Amino acid sequence: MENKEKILVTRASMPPYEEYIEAIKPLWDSHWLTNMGTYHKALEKNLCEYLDVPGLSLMVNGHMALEMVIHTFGFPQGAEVITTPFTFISTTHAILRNNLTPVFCDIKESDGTIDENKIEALITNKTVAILPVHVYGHVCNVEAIERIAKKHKLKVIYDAAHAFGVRYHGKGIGSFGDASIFSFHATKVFHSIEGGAVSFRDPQIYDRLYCLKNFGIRSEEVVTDVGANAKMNEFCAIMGLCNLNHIQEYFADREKKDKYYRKYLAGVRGIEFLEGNREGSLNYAYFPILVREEYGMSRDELFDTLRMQEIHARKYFYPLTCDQMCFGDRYRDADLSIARKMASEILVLPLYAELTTENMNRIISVIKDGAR
Ligand code: T4K
Repeated sequence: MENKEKILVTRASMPPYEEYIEAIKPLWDSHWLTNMGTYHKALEKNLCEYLDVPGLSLMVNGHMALEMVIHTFGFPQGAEVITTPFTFISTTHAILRNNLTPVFCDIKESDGTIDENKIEALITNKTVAILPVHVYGHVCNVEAIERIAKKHKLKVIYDAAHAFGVRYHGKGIGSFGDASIFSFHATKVFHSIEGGAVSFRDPQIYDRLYCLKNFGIRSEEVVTDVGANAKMNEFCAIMGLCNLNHIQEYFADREKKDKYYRKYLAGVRGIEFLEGNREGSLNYAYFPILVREEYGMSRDELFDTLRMQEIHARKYFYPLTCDQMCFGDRYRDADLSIARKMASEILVLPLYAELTTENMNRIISVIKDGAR
């Protein structure tokens, strides 16, 4: 059999080698490698400006960003947080690891984000927050969510792990709600190897997060919080600074691939695109498709067929987080018909800046061949 090049769902973008090597040289003089160093401060400032948010705190990864920011609100143990199950497991884990109870809300067929019309029915006297996800960078209905939150005096924390650089009505996506988190993992449009951030409205959150991400230490002899170690180190911060220099090229490359897929997959019976919604700008973080019944095979069969050709598409997000083994049957009775359907039809195709036209043609031709 012919040896085919493996195509993975994504491939980390790298700044030019010399640029990174040059940028890390000063660390050999300073020996200051972590604990909120010079580059940590610089990246925090640059990202706050780039993302156009009122305040920003860097974190070791997106998951800890979410755990930490939930912690800052001091919700009572067992309180309920309305969230989506159509996400990466991190979202649900962050709620549970704060000793809170996730209450799963269904999503919208149009874009995969939480269905704002189904939130209010889930509110009880224990509800303290709404935690929606801008899944694939698709903007949630932030206005409706804000109205509901105001009416019921709830906090809104967005998981914007996928939404780096997305703007909505002229504002950075991280400026909506009380806080948002971003992931800068190697697989993301913008990365710092591992990394993440919290953006927030209330400036006091900066100070609380600063303390929490450093074990809750206030001063050399005083610990005021049960914190964690969630600090970003200087090598990661420098990678972030370098990647930020190239972010427009990364977006432009991805946009081209996105358009190419749309052009050549348009009209394939049973293959539909999951569109980013409304007036939000796109960051081309993922290329999700829906494999409908009219297609020649099921989503799982198409997934396997692609794998046989060394094309590693991914089922982001199947199973729903609430159906994961670690939760047993705890959330089985939640009314999540749209989310369950989407989880069974979703397939995320490979997308990254360096994906070649030749490899895209390989992917497109396998998908076309499978159509009825
Ligand atoms: N909230 C949401 C909605 C999220 O999607 C995520 C993370 C988080 C919160 C938490 O953020 P972080 O704590 O991760 O910052 C990947 C990523 O690890 C994860 O960050 C991401 N979401 C999730 C959707 O995807 P896996 O288990 O699929 O990763 P993995 O190792 O299979 O990698 C996928 C592909 O990426 C590989 O096939 C090749 C490529 N890759 C991977 C690595 C690790 C590279 O090119 N370079 C690399 O270094 O979770």
